[in-house]
Amino acid sequence: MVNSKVGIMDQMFSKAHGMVQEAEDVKIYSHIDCDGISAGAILSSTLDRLGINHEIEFISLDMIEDLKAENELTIFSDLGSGQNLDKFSTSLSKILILDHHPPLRSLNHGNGRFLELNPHHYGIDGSYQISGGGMTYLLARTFGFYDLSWIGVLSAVGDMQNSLNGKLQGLNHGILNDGITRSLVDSVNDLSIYGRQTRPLFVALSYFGDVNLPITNNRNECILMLNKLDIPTKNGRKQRSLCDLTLEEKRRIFSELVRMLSREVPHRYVKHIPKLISGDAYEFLMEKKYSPLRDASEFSTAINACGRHKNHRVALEVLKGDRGLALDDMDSLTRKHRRYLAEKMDWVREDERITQLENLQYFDGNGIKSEVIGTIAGMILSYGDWKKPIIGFTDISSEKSGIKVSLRCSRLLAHDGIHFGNIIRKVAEKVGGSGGGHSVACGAYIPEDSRGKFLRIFNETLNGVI
Ligand SMILES: [Mn+2]
Repeated sequence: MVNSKVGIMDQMFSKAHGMVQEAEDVKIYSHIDCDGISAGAILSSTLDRLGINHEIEFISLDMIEDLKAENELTIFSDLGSGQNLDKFSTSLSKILILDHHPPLRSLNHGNGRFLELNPHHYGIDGSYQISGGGMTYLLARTFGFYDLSWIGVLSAVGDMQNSLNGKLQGLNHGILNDGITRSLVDSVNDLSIYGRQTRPLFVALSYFGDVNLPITNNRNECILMLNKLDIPTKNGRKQRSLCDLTLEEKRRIFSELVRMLSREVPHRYVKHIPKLISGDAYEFLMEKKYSPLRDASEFSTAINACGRHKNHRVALEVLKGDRGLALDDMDSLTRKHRRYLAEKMDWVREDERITQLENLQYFDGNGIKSEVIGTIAGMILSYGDWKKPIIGFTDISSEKSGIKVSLRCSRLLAHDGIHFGNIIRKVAEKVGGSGGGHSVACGAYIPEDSRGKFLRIFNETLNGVI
């Protein structure tokens, strides 16, 4: 059943293949996040290899209405399905959309000059089964470019497609296998603690935030825990990272975390605990150990650091293989990003800026860049009440009116069956905005003065749900 659907989608990829092969002049518009930049890198590498002239631009969703189709072929990646493209469908440019977001248009829209490829049209979920970068990789694969599969893995991780059960699944898993078969990627079952290659272990542990534990935001407690478990924190003079640990040491941490969590969470959550603390990590085998590029999750943070400070080109060049200047730039952007986050975290934590409502908690992030409000919300969750979602608000931008809303919550709430992406979409629509996303990480754009109403409706919607 599912296979036949994938088969039909494959036929559409053959059509897309033909469109690309015939083109001499291509414009790519891709989204500004890790998934979108990865999608752009896969397309750009593909066109380079085919010797096809192309330009690439990274845009936010609200910019689409101002674009003009001036090239023979225009490709939209990681966006386009959720936007009105009528202007393009009547232009002289051929249009190819490779997106995984819920589509506005039905399957047989348009004519032979307008091709939209979206997994939802084939009954395939676009939140956990395939990313925007994954869709572009499926196109690259029709040209035999299997070596780009690692970027497809990175895009899925960047898009948090493994966020629910800690594994890549569906079409993502197929892309992963392409990478594994070519010895580009390794899939390692590990503790799901961020910072496997670059963070000292006790620091990495202190960021455990799905449930507030004694070790959460407390490095001393982490060191005490490691001492108790007889796990050395140093290797000679160097701090050990998660990637330095033996399997046996990881098992000891796993058991200890299970024990700590079982004491903190309500009984109905206990069965979900293992999914919180173990999962598959993806390693890029061509990258050096201890490099932030070695681990897919850390690499995606570095890409996001570039994207969120409007340096998409830097990330694009690194993805396309530059390990010189572009990588240096990426490193400094990552440091800048980290400083920015730390500063804003301190600001939110001061003066009790988190307000508790019955079913949710929120903070006003006035002045926080809208590109990072979700990251800040995710980090601040560990200082609030993990049993409720946290919502952050900030201005969309200085030029544009309206409010950007981001929500993050403990994965335990998602395991309990709550899908905040669906809830935020409905609530946003009720106040005249739009929204959506994953169960544990989602967002919305709402009108300037609708914050109070949005909070009231959201809080009411969660009555009896939380
Ligand atoms: Mn995406």
